Amino acid sequence: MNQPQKMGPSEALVETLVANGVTHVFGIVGSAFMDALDLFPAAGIRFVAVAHEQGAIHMADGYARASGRHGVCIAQNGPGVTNFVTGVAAAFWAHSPVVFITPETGSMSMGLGGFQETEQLPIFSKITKYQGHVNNPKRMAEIAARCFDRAMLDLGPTQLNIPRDYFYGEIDVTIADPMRVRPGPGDSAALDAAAEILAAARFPVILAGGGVIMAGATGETVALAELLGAPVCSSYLHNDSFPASHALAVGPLGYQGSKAAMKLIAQADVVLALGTRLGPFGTLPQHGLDYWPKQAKIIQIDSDPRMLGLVKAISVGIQGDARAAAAALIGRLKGRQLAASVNRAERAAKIAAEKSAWSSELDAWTHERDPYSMEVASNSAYMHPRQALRELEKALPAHAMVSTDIGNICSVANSYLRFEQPRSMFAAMSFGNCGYAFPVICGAKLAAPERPAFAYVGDGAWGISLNELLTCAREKIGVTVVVFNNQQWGAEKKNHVDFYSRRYQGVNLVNPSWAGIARAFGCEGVTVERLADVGNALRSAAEAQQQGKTSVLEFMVTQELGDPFRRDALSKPVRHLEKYQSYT
Ligand SMILES: Cc1ncc(C[n+]2csc(CCOP(=O)(O)OP(=O)(O)O)c2C)c(N)n1
Ligand SMILES: [Mg+2]
Repeated sequence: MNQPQKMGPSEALVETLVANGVTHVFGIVGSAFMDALDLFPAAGIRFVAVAHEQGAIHMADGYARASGRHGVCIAQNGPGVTNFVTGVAAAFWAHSPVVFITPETGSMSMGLGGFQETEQLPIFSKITKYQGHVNNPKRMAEIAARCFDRAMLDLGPTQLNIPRDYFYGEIDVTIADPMRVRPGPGDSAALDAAAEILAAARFPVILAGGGVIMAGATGETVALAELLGAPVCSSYLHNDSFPASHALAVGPLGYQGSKAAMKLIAQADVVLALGTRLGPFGTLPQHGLDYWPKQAKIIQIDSDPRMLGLVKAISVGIQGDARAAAAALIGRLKGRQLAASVNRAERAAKIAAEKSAWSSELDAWTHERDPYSMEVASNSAYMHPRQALRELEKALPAHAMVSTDIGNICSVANSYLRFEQPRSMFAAMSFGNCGYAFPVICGAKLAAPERPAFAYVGDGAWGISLNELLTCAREKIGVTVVVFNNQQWGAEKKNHVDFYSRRYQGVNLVNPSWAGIARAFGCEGVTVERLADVGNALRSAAEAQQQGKTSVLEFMVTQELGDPFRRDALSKPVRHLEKYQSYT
């Protein structure tokens, strides 16, 4: 037990950061927290000064996702804090242990409508796992520590709200050691039941989710898959949940995912959903395949019991850590007679055949073939997005980290992203905000400077996020951004094409030279127009990262568009009023 010491609340806060291993805090300077900020250098904490607070919280998210440690950010009360909102929601749905520190109006003027005042707790109440409010300066260390503990315990953002006058004073403080509670493997009766079901399975399929990544369960998942001879699908946007080169890896489910994964899971009699909440968007029909095996027995393992059976009907639910649970299942199944042993060779052949069919299909799928795409691409000298994505896939260095934004081309990329190690893919998850990928990869790079780091971003989303090039140049963060310049908010334009008779509104973009803009920011900027140049451009940009140089590779691509995002949620328009009759 640490001994109480006399210190100021700012010191108590900073010492709590130190106790939690914090070395980076993202933010924009503000008077509200200057007293604590002043101590950062002496505490070994680097303040990463960003261009916009949304960038700070996304960077903290990327930092957390790449490292498995806390991502931390701080902002000025009022406008600095409200700039966090979108990033907090994104981190919430990415399950990132982010602690965002929100100094608030001083306690003696709250409610008087002074400068930069807004109630800062209600705004975040639905997108946080915990909100700690320092209601007395003496509780600074206690409440700060709880924010750090809860962010890890519940894997999501926590808010530390501090009236700005509470940074000052003299208090007796005990700095708490971090409390890390690992969920165990889960209820042993449920694990027994799951083992029985798996032992009797003739076509078991594993669906490996984000929980496998967060729990460090890759090794156990591989061992379990090999024991059962089960193909392993990755859950939507978690292509790094299983090593792609493994014979049993069949790729991601969901939007623009792998047909091999879909066709194989469709045949499952048992699905082991390991570390996944089975989010509704991630298992929607795709490529015309309604693949979810409705008759199969589903075993779901998630560290959050509220996720069990929430979206899909399940046979067994286990509240547990993916790694410990997988190990417990291996213990129960090893040496047992398994129904899956009988047809192992036959299933292995099926898996290999589906994978090779999907790979050949992707090779041949060089461009989109719908009438709109054929039309816009026919007169274009630019690259087909799919071919550009294939070239990028080939050129990505080993151990690369890739973040992807929300957009048509970034989504199509889901078919072309393969990883060997976890904590490699940082897609904008269920919150789906354009502008996520670039700041996130900056944070990831600071967490793992030795790993090459790439962001895939559409030109529309680039307009939202490019201001963080300032941060890259100022803070010498070396990442590579591939901007897909198709001169349109393509994903939304696709809806105009499919549902609104091509009545375009707000979807066509007039762009400056993104490469030129990057150079003006003090970064590298390269325009890439030919497939033959993709590999070299990527390799030079990856090299420049080692000198802390960020490069923007502006990919000139055709306007063709892949399948729409929200086929599930749009309908053909029906108009009732006379004046709108032609709007169908
Ligand atoms: C912050 C935010 N605003 C709007 C949207 C709606 N939206 C989804 S995809 C998309 C278009 C993305 O365009 P771009 O980044 O150019 O990529 P492309 O689809 O052209 O590949 C938009 C506007 C969103 N997801 N997030
Ligand atoms: Mg675009």
